[in-house]
Amino acid sequence: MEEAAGSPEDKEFTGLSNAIAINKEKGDLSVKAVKNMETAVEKGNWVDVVSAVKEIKQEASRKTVKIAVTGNSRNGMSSFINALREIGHEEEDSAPTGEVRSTQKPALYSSSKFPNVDLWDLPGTGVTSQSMENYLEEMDFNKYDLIIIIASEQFSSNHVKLAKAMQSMRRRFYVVWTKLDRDLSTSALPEPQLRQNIQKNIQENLQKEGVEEPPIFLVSNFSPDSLDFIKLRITLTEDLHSIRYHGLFVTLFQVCEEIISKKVEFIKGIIKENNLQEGLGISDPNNLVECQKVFQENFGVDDKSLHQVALTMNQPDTYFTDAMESQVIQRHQQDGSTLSVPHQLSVRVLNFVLCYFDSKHRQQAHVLDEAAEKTKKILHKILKETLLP
Ligand SMILES: Nc1nc2c(ncn2[C@@H]2O[C@H](COP(=O)(O)OP(=O)(O)O)[C@@H](O)[C@H]2O)c(=O)[nH]1
Ligand SMILES: [Mg+2]
Repeated sequence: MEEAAGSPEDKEFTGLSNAIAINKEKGDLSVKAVKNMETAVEKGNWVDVVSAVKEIKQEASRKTVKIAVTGNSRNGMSSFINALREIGHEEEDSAPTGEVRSTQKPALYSSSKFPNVDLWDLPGTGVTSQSMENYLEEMDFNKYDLIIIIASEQFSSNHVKLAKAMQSMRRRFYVVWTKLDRDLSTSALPEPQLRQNIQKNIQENLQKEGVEEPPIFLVSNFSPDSLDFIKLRITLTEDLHSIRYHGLFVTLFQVCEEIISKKVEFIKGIIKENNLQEGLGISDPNNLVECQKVFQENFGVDDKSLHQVALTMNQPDTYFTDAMESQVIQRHQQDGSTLSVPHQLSVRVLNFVLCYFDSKHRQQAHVLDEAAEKTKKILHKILKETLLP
């Protein structure tokens, strides 16, 4: 069952600094699924982490991605929306197009080709706003995940300003040059040459203003099956995936990483108190191999647990076993040094004893850090495989 926004669980959830970001950004993520994931990471139960992340992914897939289509009016923005939706200009529910019927206020369209995507047909620059600054403010581009800048006939200073604004707002954007059919019919140049010239002109105009090159597509809105339209659809599909899951991947990784780090600090406290026997049930804390084994079990990254996760993820047994060997243990074994407790302690050897404990604790802490590093690598692999396969 999903919690409604503002439920008591919601309030509890906002206590976690990173999780707030998830809740605010991904407003439709259920608190329960994120909490399940956090609990599973705390317990070192990766099988449950995988299933919680799958649930979170399911929810993210239903999140609406907002795309804005902008440009100078008459550039072919509304026609482009119809072409992208693969519907004719005369069909019911198509975006109105024409020389005189310019779009006056943002209009929303959707397409079964792109589920859970809002396509916003914006008024062109200059239709309602006095200046470009006003236009940018009025359109509030920050609320969109992706912006498609439409141009035709000439790549104007307005187009460059739009692109520059998108870059400074860190918005993902494309440039789509429409009416290529008209260019081809009026130009004496062969198609490849003409395409190259148009592309170069756009690139140079953007470069002059320090705008990094976005994906550029040259299309005719009357040929929605052309090669560039196919490329555009592929790029769009990939970007929709990235918009939905990449930010989520980063946020979930941070949330889980913080839990792992807190756990490390907690165990380091136990090490300092010389309490590994009672605190973690390690029978011989001087035995680094046993420490490593218990730490790994505690984080759920021992071989047995990892085989089990690999199995639930339909991966081979060896999927996670590229994790590193303990360097501390190797060094310790090479040195032949021992951590056995000196039998007789005296004031004369106090310094030695202090050094001994300091060194022992440092080695145990190092083995712990290695287990935590391995855990983070495995976390990364699990999240990547589940969210960004
Ligand atoms: N030849 C040609 N005409 C187009 C193309 N796209 C749009 N048009 C025409 O350009 C005019 C303006 O198009 P519209 O989509 O309404 O532009 P908007 O104001 O940017 O939404 C209309 O008459 C369209 O039929 C295209 O790819 N090729
Ligand atoms: Mg229009």
